[in-house]
Amino acid sequence: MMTVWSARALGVETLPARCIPYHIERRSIEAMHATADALLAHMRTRRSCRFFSDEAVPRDLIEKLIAIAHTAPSGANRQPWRFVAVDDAALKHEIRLAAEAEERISYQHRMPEAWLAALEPIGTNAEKPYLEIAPWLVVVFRIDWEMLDGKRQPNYYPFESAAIAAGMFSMACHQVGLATLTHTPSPMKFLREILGRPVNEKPFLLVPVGYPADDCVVPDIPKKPLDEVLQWNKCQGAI
Ligand code: IYR
Repeated sequence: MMTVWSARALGVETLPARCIPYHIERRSIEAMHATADALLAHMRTRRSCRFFSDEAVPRDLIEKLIAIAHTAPSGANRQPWRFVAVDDAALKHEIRLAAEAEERISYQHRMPEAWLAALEPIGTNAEKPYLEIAPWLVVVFRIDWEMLDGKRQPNYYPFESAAIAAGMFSMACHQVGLATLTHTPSPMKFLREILGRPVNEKPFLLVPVGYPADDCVVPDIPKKPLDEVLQWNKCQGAI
């Protein structure tokens, strides 16, 4: 027996003051499987790219991909994110120099041995040429508080919200055939300074976007099997 829940049956008083109807077009289970299978196969080809072509990507395409990211859910619908799309060569150069300066300190002094060892299979180092080569750098800022009605108001779950939006952005890029890297030079304060953003915007993720270079390679590293990351209901084994 299928229960059809009705918002009204659950109590009119629980509904927010202003509501609009919400429907998703009903599809067959077969159609849903077909979509999921195709999406899974395609997403399994997504990789973090560190060798970009300098081929241009149209600005209006980047705008649409950011519009897609901006459909993300957020705490209290505060949309605590700012996307800064950079294709200006001088700015990209400045960002590269600042990122490399931080990364050099990180690789030489800040990252413990265990972290460096974990990165060994990925083969990263402090050199970040892709920050200039990729046609676009999309910098995601997270907004922890805002001035609303003249008062400093916190946003809610800004980290989670910005992370969901950033994830949707990288998925959207892959869907249309563009490569990304979710890059986190640390610390990233320089991005706020270089890009002239206000103090309440915290750099969250730096995402180069473009086509992979013709001779692009990626590390040969697998994903864990699904049963290591998915548990149904309660774990039966000892913890
Ligand atoms: N931010 C550095 C180091 C780095 C850290 C992690 I965790 C990675 O998955 C990859 C790199 C860098 O970009 O090189």
